Amino acid sequence: MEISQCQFYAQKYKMKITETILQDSNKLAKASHDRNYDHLSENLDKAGKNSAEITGKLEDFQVAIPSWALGAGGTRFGRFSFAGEPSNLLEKLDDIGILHALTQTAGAVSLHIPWDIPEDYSAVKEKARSHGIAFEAMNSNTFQDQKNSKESYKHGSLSNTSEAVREQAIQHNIDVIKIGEKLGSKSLTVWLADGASFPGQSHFQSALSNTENSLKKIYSSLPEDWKMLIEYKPYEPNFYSTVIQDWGTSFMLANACGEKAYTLVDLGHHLPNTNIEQIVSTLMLKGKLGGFHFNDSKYGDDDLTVGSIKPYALFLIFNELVYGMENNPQNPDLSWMIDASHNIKDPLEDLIQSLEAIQEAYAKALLVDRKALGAAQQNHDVSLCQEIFQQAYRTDVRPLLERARLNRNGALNPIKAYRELKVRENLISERGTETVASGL
Ligand SMILES: [Mn+2]
Repeated sequence: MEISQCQFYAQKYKMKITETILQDSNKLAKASHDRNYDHLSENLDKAGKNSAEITGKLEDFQVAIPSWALGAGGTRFGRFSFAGEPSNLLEKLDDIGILHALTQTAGAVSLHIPWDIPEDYSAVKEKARSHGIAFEAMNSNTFQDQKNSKESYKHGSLSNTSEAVREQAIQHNIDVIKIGEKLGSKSLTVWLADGASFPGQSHFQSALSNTENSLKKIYSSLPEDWKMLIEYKPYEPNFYSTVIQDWGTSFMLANACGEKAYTLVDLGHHLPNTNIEQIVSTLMLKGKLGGFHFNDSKYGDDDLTVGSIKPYALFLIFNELVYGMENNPQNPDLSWMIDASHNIKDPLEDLIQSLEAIQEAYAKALLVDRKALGAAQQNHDVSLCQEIFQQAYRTDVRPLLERARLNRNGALNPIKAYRELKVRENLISERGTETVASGL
Protein backbone atom coordinates (compact mmCIF):
# COMPACT_ATOMS: atom_id res chain seq x y z
CA MET A 1 0.00 0.00 0.00
CA GLU A 2 1.26 3.45 -0.91
CA ILE A 3 1.82 5.90 1.89
CA SER A 4 -0.49 8.36 0.21
CA GLN A 5 -3.30 5.84 0.51
CA CYS A 6 -2.55 5.44 4.23
CA GLN A 7 -2.88 9.16 4.53
CA PHE A 8 -6.17 9.01 2.71
CA TYR A 9 -7.47 6.43 5.18
CA ALA A 10 -6.19 8.41 8.12
CA GLN A 11 -8.03 11.48 6.87
CA LYS A 12 -11.17 9.53 6.16
CA TYR A 13 -11.32 7.77 9.49
CA LYS A 14 -9.74 10.55 11.52
CA MET A 15 -7.85 9.01 14.45
CA LYS A 16 -9.85 5.81 14.64
CA ILE A 17 -7.35 3.20 13.52
CA THR A 18 -9.25 0.30 12.11
CA GLU A 19 -7.88 -3.20 11.59
CA THR A 20 -8.38 -2.77 7.84
CA ILE A 21 -6.11 0.26 7.76
CA LEU A 22 -3.43 -1.64 9.66
CA GLN A 23 -3.71 -4.71 7.47
CA ASP A 24 -3.19 -2.49 4.45
CA SER A 25 -0.31 -0.72 6.12
CA ASN A 26 1.28 -4.07 7.08
CA LYS A 27 1.13 -5.53 3.57
CA LEU A 28 4.40 -4.05 2.33
CA ALA A 29 6.48 -5.37 5.21
CA LYS A 30 4.75 -8.75 5.55
CA ALA A 31 7.02 -10.77 3.22
CA SER A 32 10.20 -9.59 4.91
CA HIS A 33 8.67 -10.24 8.34
CA ASP A 34 7.75 -13.80 7.34
CA ARG A 35 11.32 -14.50 6.23
CA ASN A 36 12.82 -13.10 9.44
CA TYR A 37 10.33 -14.93 11.63
CA ASP A 38 10.89 -18.27 9.90
CA HIS A 39 14.65 -17.89 10.16
CA LEU A 40 14.52 -17.04 13.88
CA SER A 41 11.94 -19.72 14.55
CA GLU A 42 14.17 -22.34 12.95
CA ASN A 43 17.15 -21.30 15.08
CA LEU A 44 15.10 -21.20 18.27
CA ASP A 45 13.69 -24.61 17.44
CA LYS A 46 17.22 -26.03 17.37
CA ALA A 47 17.79 -24.50 20.80
CA GLY A 48 14.65 -26.20 22.11
CA LYS A 49 12.51 -23.05 22.21
CA ASN A 50 9.04 -22.85 20.72
CA SER A 51 8.48 -19.55 18.88
CA ALA A 52 4.71 -19.88 18.81
CA GLU A 53 4.64 -20.40 22.57
CA ILE A 54 6.79 -17.32 23.19
CA THR A 55 4.72 -15.29 20.76
CA GLY A 56 1.59 -16.35 22.65
CA LYS A 57 3.09 -15.10 25.92
CA LEU A 58 3.94 -11.77 24.30
CA GLU A 59 0.38 -11.48 23.03
CA ASP A 60 -0.97 -11.96 26.56
CA PHE A 61 1.41 -9.46 28.15
CA GLN A 62 -0.45 -6.18 28.59
CA VAL A 63 0.98 -3.05 30.14
CA ALA A 64 -1.05 -0.22 31.64
CA ILE A 65 -0.49 3.29 30.31
CA PRO A 66 -0.48 5.98 32.99
CA SER A 67 -3.01 8.68 32.26
CA TRP A 68 -0.41 11.32 33.13
CA ALA A 69 2.02 10.25 30.42
CA LEU A 70 -0.18 11.18 27.46
CA GLY A 71 0.66 14.86 27.57
CA ALA A 72 3.96 16.65 27.91
CA GLY A 73 5.54 16.30 31.33
CA GLY A 74 6.96 19.18 33.27
CA THR A 75 10.27 19.70 35.00
CA ARG A 76 11.21 21.99 37.85
CA PHE A 77 12.18 24.50 35.21
CA GLY A 78 9.26 24.54 32.87
CA ARG A 79 6.83 22.70 30.72
CA PHE A 80 6.52 22.76 26.96
CA SER A 81 3.14 21.51 25.88
CA PHE A 82 2.69 19.13 22.99
CA ALA A 83 0.13 19.97 20.35
CA GLY A 84 -2.97 17.77 20.20
CA GLU A 85 -2.72 16.69 23.86
CA PRO A 86 -5.83 15.08 25.35
CA SER A 87 -7.72 17.61 27.46
CA ASN A 88 -9.98 15.21 29.35
CA LEU A 89 -10.24 11.59 30.45
CA LEU A 90 -12.21 10.45 27.40
CA GLU A 91 -9.54 11.84 25.09
CA LYS A 92 -6.83 10.18 27.19
CA LEU A 93 -8.60 6.86 26.65
CA ASP A 94 -8.73 7.60 22.91
CA ASP A 95 -4.96 8.07 22.93
CA ILE A 96 -4.46 4.75 24.71
CA GLY A 97 -6.86 3.22 22.18
CA ILE A 98 -4.47 4.38 19.43
CA LEU A 99 -1.49 2.88 21.28
CA HIS A 100 -3.34 -0.37 21.79
CA ALA A 101 -4.54 -0.59 18.18
CA LEU A 102 -0.96 -0.21 16.95
CA THR A 103 0.96 -2.23 19.55
CA GLN A 104 -1.69 -4.59 20.96
CA THR A 105 0.21 -4.29 24.25
CA ALA A 106 -1.47 -1.30 25.90
CA GLY A 107 -4.70 -2.96 27.04
CA ALA A 108 -5.01 -1.07 30.34
CA VAL A 109 -4.88 2.37 31.92
CA SER A 110 -3.68 3.50 35.31
CA LEU A 111 -5.65 6.54 36.50
CA HIS A 112 -4.60 9.29 38.83
CA ILE A 113 -7.01 10.92 41.22
CA PRO A 114 -7.92 13.80 41.35
CA TRP A 115 -6.58 14.45 37.84
CA ASP A 116 -8.89 11.84 36.27
CA ILE A 117 -12.12 11.92 38.28
CA PRO A 118 -14.79 10.76 35.79
CA GLU A 119 -17.67 13.16 35.14
CA ASP A 120 -19.74 10.43 33.53
CA TYR A 121 -18.83 6.92 34.69
CA SER A 122 -20.78 5.04 32.06
CA ALA A 123 -19.28 7.14 29.25
CA VAL A 124 -15.77 6.47 30.59
CA LYS A 125 -16.40 2.74 30.95
CA GLU A 126 -17.95 2.53 27.49
CA LYS A 127 -15.02 4.40 25.94
CA ALA A 128 -12.50 2.08 27.62
CA ARG A 129 -14.50 -0.97 26.58
CA SER A 130 -14.65 0.19 22.95
CA HIS A 131 -10.83 0.36 22.89
CA GLY A 132 -10.31 -2.92 24.80
CA ILE A 133 -8.81 -1.09 27.79
CA ALA A 134 -9.04 -2.38 31.37
CA PHE A 135 -8.63 -0.26 34.52
CA GLU A 136 -5.35 -1.09 36.27
CA ALA A 137 -4.22 0.37 39.60
CA MET A 138 -5.71 3.65 40.81
CA ASN A 139 -3.18 6.22 42.03
CA SER A 140 -3.91 8.52 44.95
CA ASN A 141 -2.31 11.94 45.25
CA THR A 142 -1.28 13.35 48.61
CA PHE A 143 1.78 15.11 47.26
CA GLN A 144 -0.13 18.21 46.16
CA ASP A 145 -2.70 20.38 47.85
CA GLN A 146 -6.02 20.49 46.07
CA LYS A 147 -8.15 23.59 45.76
CA ASN A 148 -10.40 24.10 48.79
CA SER A 149 -8.80 21.31 50.78
CA LYS A 150 -8.83 22.01 54.49
CA GLU A 151 -5.41 20.70 55.43
CA SER A 152 -2.06 21.04 53.65
CA TYR A 153 0.40 18.28 52.72
CA LYS A 154 3.34 20.66 52.77
CA HIS A 155 4.85 18.73 55.68
CA GLY A 156 3.62 15.28 54.80
CA SER A 157 0.39 13.36 54.42
CA LEU A 158 0.04 9.86 55.92
CA SER A 159 3.09 10.54 58.13
CA ASN A 160 2.14 14.06 59.20
CA THR A 161 2.45 15.04 62.87
CA SER A 162 -1.11 16.40 62.63
CA GLU A 163 -3.91 13.88 62.99
CA ALA A 164 -6.24 16.09 60.95
CA VAL A 165 -3.85 16.01 57.99
CA ARG A 166 -3.40 12.25 58.26
CA GLU A 167 -7.17 11.74 58.37
CA GLN A 168 -7.66 13.88 55.26
CA ALA A 169 -5.01 11.83 53.42
CA ILE A 170 -6.54 8.53 54.57
CA GLN A 171 -10.00 9.66 53.44
CA HIS A 172 -8.61 10.68 50.04
CA ASN A 173 -7.22 7.17 49.53
CA ILE A 174 -10.56 5.66 50.52
CA ASP A 175 -12.30 7.98 48.02
CA VAL A 176 -9.88 6.79 45.33
CA ILE A 177 -10.78 3.16 46.10
CA LYS A 178 -14.48 4.03 45.72
CA ILE A 179 -13.89 5.67 42.34
CA GLY A 180 -11.84 2.64 41.25
CA GLU A 181 -14.60 0.26 42.31
CA LYS A 182 -17.09 2.05 40.07
CA LEU A 183 -14.72 1.62 37.12
CA GLY A 184 -13.73 -1.98 37.76
CA SER A 185 -10.18 -1.40 38.98
CA LYS A 186 -8.75 -3.93 41.46
CA SER A 187 -5.85 -2.12 43.07
CA LEU A 188 -4.67 1.06 44.73
CA THR A 189 -1.14 2.42 44.43
CA VAL A 190 0.09 4.56 47.30
CA TRP A 191 3.16 6.67 46.69
CA LEU A 192 4.06 9.25 49.30
CA ALA A 193 6.19 12.35 48.88
CA ASP A 194 6.47 12.41 52.70
CA GLY A 195 9.91 12.97 54.11
CA ALA A 196 12.29 15.72 55.12
CA SER A 197 14.69 18.00 53.32
CA PHE A 198 16.89 18.74 56.33
CA PRO A 199 18.36 16.72 59.17
CA GLY A 200 16.36 17.04 62.35
CA GLN A 201 13.25 18.25 60.53
CA SER A 202 11.38 14.99 61.03
CA HIS A 203 11.30 12.38 63.83
CA PHE A 204 12.00 9.19 61.86
CA GLN A 205 10.23 6.75 64.20
CA SER A 206 7.06 8.85 64.60
CA ALA A 207 6.86 9.45 60.85
CA LEU A 208 7.17 5.73 60.14
CA SER A 209 4.67 4.74 62.85
CA ASN A 210 2.15 7.32 61.65
CA THR A 211 2.55 6.03 58.09
CA GLU A 212 2.05 2.42 59.15
CA ASN A 213 -1.10 3.28 61.11
CA SER A 214 -2.49 5.39 58.27
CA LEU A 215 -1.82 2.63 55.72
CA LYS A 216 -3.58 0.11 57.98
CA LYS A 217 -6.66 2.35 58.05
CA ILE A 218 -6.68 2.58 54.24
CA TYR A 219 -6.12 -1.18 54.03
CA SER A 220 -9.18 -1.81 56.21
CA SER A 221 -11.27 -0.11 53.49
CA LEU A 222 -9.79 -2.24 50.73
CA PRO A 223 -12.33 -4.52 48.98
CA GLU A 224 -11.73 -8.25 49.34
CA ASP A 225 -10.49 -8.74 45.78
CA TRP A 226 -8.21 -5.67 45.71
CA LYS A 227 -4.46 -5.22 46.15
CA MET A 228 -2.77 -2.30 47.85
CA LEU A 229 0.58 -1.46 46.23
CA ILE A 230 3.11 0.46 48.30
CA GLU A 231 5.66 2.34 46.19
CA TYR A 232 9.01 3.43 47.60
CA LYS A 233 11.47 6.13 46.56
CA PRO A 234 14.79 7.16 48.11
CA TYR A 235 14.60 10.90 47.50
CA GLU A 236 12.67 13.67 45.74
CA PRO A 237 10.72 15.84 46.28
CA ASN A 238 12.31 15.64 49.72
CA PHE A 239 16.09 15.58 49.55
CA TYR A 240 17.28 14.42 52.96
CA SER A 241 14.95 11.53 53.75
CA THR A 242 11.74 9.91 52.58
CA VAL A 243 9.46 7.95 54.90
CA ILE A 244 9.17 4.95 52.53
CA GLN A 245 12.68 5.11 51.17
CA ASP A 246 13.37 1.58 49.95
CA TRP A 247 11.94 -1.86 49.19
CA GLY A 248 12.65 -3.05 52.73
CA THR A 249 10.51 -0.32 54.26
CA SER A 250 7.74 -0.97 51.74
CA PHE A 251 7.97 -4.73 52.38
CA MET A 252 7.75 -4.20 56.14
CA LEU A 253 4.71 -1.93 55.77
CA ALA A 254 3.02 -4.38 53.37
CA ASN A 255 3.56 -7.18 55.89
CA ALA A 256 2.16 -4.99 58.67
CA CYS A 257 -0.99 -4.26 56.63
CA GLY A 258 -1.79 -7.81 55.52
CA GLU A 259 -1.88 -10.29 52.70
CA LYS A 260 -3.51 -7.96 50.15
CA ALA A 261 -0.69 -5.40 50.52
CA TYR A 262 2.37 -5.64 48.28
CA THR A 263 5.46 -3.75 47.26
CA LEU A 264 5.53 -1.85 43.99
CA VAL A 265 8.89 -1.49 42.25
CA ASP A 266 9.43 1.63 40.14
CA LEU A 267 12.64 1.25 38.15
CA GLY A 268 13.53 4.93 38.62
CA HIS A 269 13.12 4.86 42.39
CA HIS A 270 16.56 3.59 43.33
CA LEU A 271 19.92 5.12 44.03
CA PRO A 272 22.38 4.76 41.13
CA ASN A 273 23.66 1.22 40.49
CA THR A 274 21.19 -0.49 42.82
CA ASN A 275 20.77 -4.17 41.88
CA ILE A 276 17.06 -4.00 41.05
CA GLU A 277 16.89 -7.55 39.71
CA GLN A 278 17.96 -8.86 43.10
CA ILE A 279 15.24 -6.81 44.81
CA VAL A 280 12.69 -8.26 42.37
CA SER A 281 13.93 -11.76 43.11
CA THR A 282 13.74 -11.34 46.89
CA LEU A 283 10.24 -9.87 46.77
CA MET A 284 9.00 -12.67 44.52
CA LEU A 285 10.50 -15.34 46.77
CA LYS A 286 8.57 -13.79 49.66
CA GLY A 287 5.33 -13.40 47.65
CA LYS A 288 5.23 -9.65 48.08
CA LEU A 289 5.79 -8.23 44.60
CA GLY A 290 2.51 -6.68 43.48
CA GLY A 291 3.26 -4.12 40.82
CA PHE A 292 5.81 -2.64 38.53
CA HIS A 293 6.47 0.82 37.08
CA PHE A 294 8.63 0.79 33.96
CA ASN A 295 10.83 3.69 32.90
CA ASP A 296 14.54 4.29 32.44
CA SER A 297 17.06 6.67 33.93
CA LYS A 298 20.69 7.60 33.99
CA TYR A 299 20.90 9.51 37.25
CA GLY A 300 17.72 9.53 39.30
CA ASP A 301 13.99 9.33 38.68
CA ASP A 302 14.52 10.56 35.14
CA ASP A 303 11.34 8.88 33.81
CA LEU A 304 12.89 8.32 30.39
CA THR A 305 11.72 5.92 27.70
CA VAL A 306 11.97 2.30 28.86
CA GLY A 307 15.10 0.62 27.53
CA SER A 308 16.64 3.85 26.25
CA ILE A 309 19.58 3.87 28.70
CA LYS A 310 20.06 0.45 30.32
CA PRO A 311 18.50 -2.27 28.16
CA TYR A 312 20.72 -5.02 29.60
CA ALA A 313 19.65 -4.14 33.15
CA LEU A 314 16.03 -4.35 31.98
CA PHE A 315 16.71 -7.81 30.55
CA LEU A 316 18.25 -8.96 33.85
CA ILE A 317 15.20 -7.66 35.72
CA PHE A 318 12.89 -9.48 33.33
CA ASN A 319 14.93 -12.61 33.80
CA GLU A 320 14.00 -12.57 37.51
CA LEU A 321 10.39 -11.66 36.73
CA VAL A 322 10.07 -14.59 34.33
CA TYR A 323 11.62 -16.96 36.87
CA GLY A 324 9.24 -15.64 39.53
CA MET A 325 6.17 -15.89 37.31
CA GLU A 326 7.07 -19.51 36.55
CA ASN A 327 8.17 -20.57 40.03
CA ASN A 328 6.64 -18.29 42.67
CA PRO A 329 2.86 -18.76 42.71
CA GLN A 330 2.84 -17.01 46.10
CA ASN A 331 2.73 -13.69 44.19
CA PRO A 332 -0.46 -12.22 42.73
CA ASP A 333 -0.86 -11.44 39.03
CA LEU A 334 1.43 -8.48 38.73
CA SER A 335 0.19 -5.02 37.80
CA TRP A 336 2.38 -3.96 34.88
CA MET A 337 2.49 -0.23 34.35
CA ILE A 338 4.61 2.39 32.66
CA ASP A 339 5.46 5.45 34.73
CA ALA A 340 7.19 7.93 32.50
CA SER A 341 7.15 11.57 31.56
CA HIS A 342 8.00 13.27 28.30
CA ASN A 343 9.51 16.69 27.88
CA ILE A 344 10.69 16.72 24.31
CA LYS A 345 9.25 13.69 22.51
CA ASP A 346 5.78 13.03 21.18
CA PRO A 347 4.29 11.22 24.21
CA LEU A 348 2.60 8.59 22.04
CA GLU A 349 5.77 7.79 20.12
CA ASP A 350 7.66 7.59 23.41
CA LEU A 351 5.10 5.16 24.82
CA ILE A 352 5.24 3.01 21.67
CA GLN A 353 9.01 2.82 22.10
CA SER A 354 8.62 1.91 25.79
CA LEU A 355 6.11 -0.85 25.03
CA GLU A 356 8.46 -2.26 22.40
CA ALA A 357 11.40 -2.24 24.84
CA ILE A 358 9.34 -4.01 27.52
CA GLN A 359 8.23 -6.71 25.12
CA GLU A 360 11.77 -7.11 23.82
CA ALA A 361 13.23 -7.59 27.30
CA TYR A 362 10.43 -10.03 28.18
CA ALA A 363 10.99 -12.07 24.99
CA LYS A 364 14.74 -12.25 25.62
CA ALA A 365 14.20 -13.36 29.21
CA LEU A 366 11.91 -16.13 27.90
CA LEU A 367 14.82 -17.34 25.75
CA VAL A 368 17.14 -17.98 28.72
CA ASP A 369 17.94 -21.68 28.89
CA ARG A 370 17.08 -22.17 32.55
CA LYS A 371 17.97 -25.83 32.67
CA ALA A 372 21.46 -25.20 31.28
CA LEU A 373 21.83 -22.18 33.56
CA GLY A 374 20.91 -24.24 36.62
CA ALA A 375 23.49 -26.86 35.70
CA ALA A 376 26.18 -24.24 35.06
CA GLN A 377 25.43 -22.59 38.41
CA GLN A 378 25.64 -25.99 40.11
CA ASN A 379 29.02 -26.62 38.47
CA HIS A 380 30.31 -23.12 39.31
CA ASP A 381 30.92 -22.57 35.60
CA VAL A 382 30.93 -18.79 35.82
CA SER A 383 31.77 -18.16 32.16
CA LEU A 384 29.03 -20.46 30.93
CA CYS A 385 26.45 -18.74 33.14
CA GLN A 386 27.33 -15.46 31.49
CA GLU A 387 27.27 -17.03 28.01
CA ILE A 388 23.77 -18.39 28.62
CA PHE A 389 22.46 -14.95 29.64
CA GLN A 390 24.15 -13.17 26.77
CA GLN A 391 23.11 -15.75 24.19
CA ALA A 392 19.51 -14.85 25.03
CA TYR A 393 20.20 -11.12 25.25
CA ARG A 394 22.00 -10.96 21.91
CA THR A 395 19.19 -12.69 20.02
CA ASP A 396 17.24 -10.30 17.82
CA VAL A 397 13.71 -11.10 19.01
CA ARG A 398 11.94 -8.40 17.03
CA PRO A 399 10.33 -10.88 14.60
CA LEU A 400 8.62 -12.49 17.63
CA LEU A 401 7.22 -9.11 18.69
CA GLU A 402 6.05 -8.43 15.14
CA ARG A 403 4.33 -11.81 14.96
CA ALA A 404 2.60 -11.22 18.30
CA ARG A 405 1.25 -7.91 17.01
CA LEU A 406 0.22 -9.41 13.67
CA ASN A 407 -1.65 -12.24 15.38
CA ARG A 408 -3.72 -9.63 17.20
CA ASN A 409 -4.16 -7.38 14.15
CA GLY A 410 -1.76 -4.72 15.34
CA ALA A 411 0.94 -2.95 13.35
CA LEU A 412 4.11 -4.70 12.19
CA ASN A 413 6.01 -1.49 12.85
CA PRO A 414 3.95 0.70 15.21
CA ILE A 415 6.06 3.88 15.03
CA LYS A 416 6.17 3.73 11.25
CA ALA A 417 2.42 3.16 11.05
CA TYR A 418 1.82 5.99 13.55
CA ARG A 419 3.71 8.35 11.29
CA GLU A 420 2.30 7.05 8.01
CA LEU A 421 -1.22 7.34 9.34
CA LYS A 422 -0.43 10.88 10.49
CA VAL A 423 -1.96 10.23 13.89
CA ARG A 424 -0.48 13.30 15.60
CA GLU A 425 -1.50 15.56 12.73
CA ASN A 426 -5.03 14.25 13.02
CA LEU A 427 -5.09 14.74 16.77
CA ILE A 428 -3.94 18.32 16.30
CA SER A 429 -6.59 19.00 13.68
CA GLU A 430 -9.24 17.62 16.05
CA ARG A 431 -8.04 19.10 19.31
CA GLY A 432 -5.96 22.08 18.33
CA THR A 433 -2.52 23.15 19.47
CA GLU A 434 -3.44 24.67 22.80
CA THR A 435 -4.88 21.75 24.79
CA VAL A 436 -3.13 20.76 28.01
CA ALA A 437 -3.41 17.35 29.64
CA SER A 438 -4.07 17.33 33.38
CA GLY A 439 -1.14 16.20 35.46
CA LEU A 440 2.24 17.54 36.44
MN1 LIG B 1 6.09 5.27 39.93
